[in-house]
Amino acid sequence: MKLLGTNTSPYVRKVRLVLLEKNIPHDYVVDPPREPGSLVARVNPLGRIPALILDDETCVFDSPVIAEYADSLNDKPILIPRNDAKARMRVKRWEALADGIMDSAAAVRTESLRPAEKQEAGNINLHNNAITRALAYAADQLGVREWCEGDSITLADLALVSALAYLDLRQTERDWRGAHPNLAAWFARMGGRASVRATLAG
Ligand SMILES: N[C@@H](CCC(=O)N[C@@H](CS)C(=O)NCC(=O)O)C(=O)O
Repeated sequence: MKLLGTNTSPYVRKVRLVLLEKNIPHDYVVDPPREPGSLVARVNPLGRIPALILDDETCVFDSPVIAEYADSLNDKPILIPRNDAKARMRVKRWEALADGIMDSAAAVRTESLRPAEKQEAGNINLHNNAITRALAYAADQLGVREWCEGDSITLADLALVSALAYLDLRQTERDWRGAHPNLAAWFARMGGRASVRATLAG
């Protein structure tokens, strides 16, 4: 299978982490969707990354669908609980929280790239406030635990790492580590994993 993406996309990072953690063989192809010649719009009608092209040419999108599909391919490890409905919901809720941080950070960035006189301060504030609340919620839910959910790594951890790494990339002024030392310590620990190191290296 082949994963189309870019190194800056947090949604791509999340699914790369899933594929790496589960040791699923794949080719990772950097394909910015807006570049001439990009394959993305030809395989994903939404024209977005990540897009996972299976060996039979089926295209899987978007990142929660890719993550769930990849998780179903093997049990080592199981990243989305299969039999415990509440635990499964909590993992998917973590993913939604992390994806929401990514969505809001991407919206702030899009707004900030517009000419200054056309930027909507209200829109920027709305999204920045959502990120601030989501980080507080994440810090509160995590507490001093090692993993976001249960006693082993899940998709929740991989999604949260991706969201926080994206804030480091796009919102350098935001001191989320100072505001939430427990998230900072957890993120530093996650940064020691081979999968995380590999995606942060490019
Ligand atoms: N909900 C989607 C969001 C994917 C998304 O918005 N990807 C961005 C890159 S971060 C994209 O491909 N945008 C289209 C573009 O840049 O033209 C997912 O989870 O996969």
